[in-house]
Amino acid sequence: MSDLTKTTGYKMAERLLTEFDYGKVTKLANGQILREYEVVAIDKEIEIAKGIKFPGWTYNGSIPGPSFRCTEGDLLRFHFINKGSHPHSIHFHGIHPPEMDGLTSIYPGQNFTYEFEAKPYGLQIYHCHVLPLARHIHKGLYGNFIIDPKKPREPALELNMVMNGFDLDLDGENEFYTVNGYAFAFMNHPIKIKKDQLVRIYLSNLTEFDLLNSFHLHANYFTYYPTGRNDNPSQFTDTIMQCQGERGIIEVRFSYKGIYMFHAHVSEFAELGWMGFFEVE
Ligand SMILES: [Cu+2]
Repeated sequence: MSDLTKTTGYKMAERLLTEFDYGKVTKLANGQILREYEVVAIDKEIEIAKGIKFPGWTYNGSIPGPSFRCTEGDLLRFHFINKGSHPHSIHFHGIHPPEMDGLTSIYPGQNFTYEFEAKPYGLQIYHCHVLPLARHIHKGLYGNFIIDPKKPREPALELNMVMNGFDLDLDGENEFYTVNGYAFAFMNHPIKIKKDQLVRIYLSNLTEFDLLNSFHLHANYFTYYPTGRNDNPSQFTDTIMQCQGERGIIEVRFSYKGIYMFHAHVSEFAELGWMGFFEVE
């Protein structure tokens, strides 16, 4: 299990941890910010554990897809091109006109532009909504979609964590569980954090075939904001669970130096890849 080599799969998980796609930004005549994103559905083999390849359907070549980010009130245009082998779409969570909701299949070779205003602020997700739904999502077509509040959140080390699973033998059960697509990624390469630094985790659950996934932090407590809303009742705890499609923001500081484990509190998921470490310096 212990492996210090930085494989292609690990590098993808590490990049997704801190990378946000803010789109191409311009200002409209009325002063509104316009963000344009290019999203390409493409079939791609993804390394999900050392030497183990998953025949994925991806947005922009990674599982999960990019973490799209904007501010409440921005006008968003997602230029979607289907270069994959099956019909796909992008269904965004949030508030928008139903015709922009991603229920229409975009066939291979076709494209569509989803346009709507970003609202409400919080952590949203996006995923393909073509039937059979479980298969289209499970193949890898999902990601985080962050709408920042107009009043910016406090500066922090910001991390994306998308919890997911991989069913390699198509029996409707996952053989691997990960955050950001690579088993044990942050166990072999702990996430480096500074003592007392504010850490903000955008956590979502896109695991198929299991009703729940969870996040448990050792030796510390965090504040959890369901759906990333400061006006929702928050929790101060060390374990939260999310059903499929649920997401939220975790905020935490570490007051002792050292190694802290985090993992799914479903032990089976942890042992099949969903565990990692924070290294506080
Ligand atoms: Cu699809």
